[in-house]
Amino acid sequence: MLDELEKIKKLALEELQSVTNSDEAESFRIKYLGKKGVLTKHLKNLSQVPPESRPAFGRLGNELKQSLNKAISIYSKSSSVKKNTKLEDFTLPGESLKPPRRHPIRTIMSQCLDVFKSMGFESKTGPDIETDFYNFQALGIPADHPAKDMHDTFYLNPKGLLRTHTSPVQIRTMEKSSPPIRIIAPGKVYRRDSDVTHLPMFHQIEGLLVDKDISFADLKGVLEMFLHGVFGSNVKVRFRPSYFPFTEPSAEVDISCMNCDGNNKDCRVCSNTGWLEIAGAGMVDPEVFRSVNYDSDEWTGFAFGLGIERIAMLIYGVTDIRLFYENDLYFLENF
Ligand code: FA5
Repeated sequence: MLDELEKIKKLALEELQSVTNSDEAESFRIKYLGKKGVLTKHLKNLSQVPPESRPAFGRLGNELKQSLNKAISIYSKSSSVKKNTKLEDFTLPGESLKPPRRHPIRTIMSQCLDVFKSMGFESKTGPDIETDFYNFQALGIPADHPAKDMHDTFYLNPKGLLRTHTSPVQIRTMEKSSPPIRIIAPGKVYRRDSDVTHLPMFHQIEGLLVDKDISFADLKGVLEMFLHGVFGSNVKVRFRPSYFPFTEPSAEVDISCMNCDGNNKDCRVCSNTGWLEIAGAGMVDPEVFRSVNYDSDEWTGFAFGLGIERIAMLIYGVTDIRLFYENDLYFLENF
């Protein structure tokens, strides 16, 4: 009887090795531990075991029952093992944790800030939830102004909105300090926008410099120096005339597409133009100075707003800007 029990033990443990999912574990349980199971039936034969072997028979039988039940319960009850999933070998060492990484946008953001800091710009911040006054009116965009349409705004209530750009920080800074001013304001901005080059939440760096005798040449010089610092001296920069209600004259700043160098007719990054817009910029409109009580005869200045995800697209050769925020670890592990 005892020998027979040893054989059952050997067979059961061998069979347990090939159990790979909870269904198989249940069949195994019925076969060995069910009412008519091999082990259950065999243990009922205790009365036929010679008295001197009964303690050993009982002990071995119970131990086997317990260990089979334990193995089955791990397979079928553990919340981490789903029905029909492959069973793990719990005796193997655990997988080592991957070290944390910086998000690529954070890396590019801090590289950009370092370049501006080396040029003497001081960093300022402003709130993500803004009022209509700071986001629009103080920047020369009154209610019903057509320029508001360019900013597909997320309104929170009639008074509050998610800022559509970092330009409100210009006003908040000038209200609190007197010129000369040389600041950058990094932060998140929000727009109802989504395609390969547009996100509903993205980062900008606002720049504002106010001093005496500042000209458009200073603006060009600072932005070119910044872009060469970030992309290297081979990158081509171009300024296209544009319109912003708070700068005059205004420009949009493009850099040459590093994804295709202007040679790929199917390039998704630059839509075959060879250029990608990365910033809006211009000379601060005297009306803006008047609204913060700066003497526009004495002071002149320039401002710009850079799109950080667009810069990251070019640096990393990412052809769809939305990939940065899909939380796909296979994508993020590349950086
Ligand atoms: C502005 O937001 C102005 N506030 C910039 C400015 C500041 C002009 C100071 C003059 C003086 P614009 O809407 O063009 O401008 O956005 C600036 C940059 O943000 C764009 O050049 C682009 O690089 C980036 N950008 C704009 N919309 C998106 C979006 N939906 N997703 C990702 N990046 C965007």
